[in-house]
Amino acid sequence: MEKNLQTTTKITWCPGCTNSQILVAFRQAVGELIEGGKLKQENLVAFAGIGCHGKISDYINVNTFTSLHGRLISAMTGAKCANPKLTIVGFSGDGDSYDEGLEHLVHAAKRNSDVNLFVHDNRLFALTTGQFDAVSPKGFKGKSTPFGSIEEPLNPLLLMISAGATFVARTYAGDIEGTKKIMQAAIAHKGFSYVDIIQPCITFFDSRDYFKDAIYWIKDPFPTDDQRRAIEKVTEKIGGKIPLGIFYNVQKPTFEEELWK
Ligand SMILES: Cc1ncc(C[n+]2csc(CCOP(=O)(O)OP(=O)(O)O)c2C)c(N)n1
Repeated sequence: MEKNLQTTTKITWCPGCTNSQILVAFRQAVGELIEGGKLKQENLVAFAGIGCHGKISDYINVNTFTSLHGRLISAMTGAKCANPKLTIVGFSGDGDSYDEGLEHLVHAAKRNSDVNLFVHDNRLFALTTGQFDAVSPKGFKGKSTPFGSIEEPLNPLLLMISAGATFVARTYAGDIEGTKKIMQAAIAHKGFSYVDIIQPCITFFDSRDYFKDAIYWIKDPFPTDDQRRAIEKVTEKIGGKIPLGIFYNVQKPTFEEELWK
């Protein structure tokens, strides 16, 4: 099945790019769901934004749609409104969703639209060769901030929980098995599923060594449906550690259910 989901398009990411790990995790995740009869390949539509991450839509053998920069979420929610039978997944970049597309992200979460968003979070604009963006750490030196960024980064998980997303998770591209499982749980969830995937850019901001030591998987009592508890966890600052897992998962009516009533 995983092979069926491959295409013949030449992969043009940098050799060793961590986007490839997300690609493998996704093929495995949906391959298993299709084999298990939980998903129909013809009902799956993958959307992509503009950036290195967006190339992923050329490498998966499902229906795909490539949007304008920052506009994939409006295309995703439009498709879901028109045909609620579809399973919609979107691959976005941190620039694509947290900068250019921020308003769409917030409103899709607020509406609890039944779509799945996977953000390849490398903490910069990669395709345009390494400019700072909304989630770059303070002090980040790049093409547009040669003396270091003077801004604090946004916490997108905190933003998503407060905006109304009903499934909020974070994973690490290098953990393919963990990412696969989170993707499957996101797809199974009815409502707006948001997953931040830490995806170090090996060319412009190689932070693999830092993340390897900093990440850890959260355990019980997560996921929680308690918004306060989820917020506490995603804002936790303990010894520089970065929690991974499903923080928040709650059932609420979706936008499309309400619309089609
Ligand atoms: C409206 C618009 N603004 C700016 C650009 C130029 N642009 C293309 S890709 C990109 C950055 C993409 O960064 P990100 O979304 O983080 O994706 P990555 O390349 O890191 O995967 C920018 C600014 C564009 N194509 N369209």
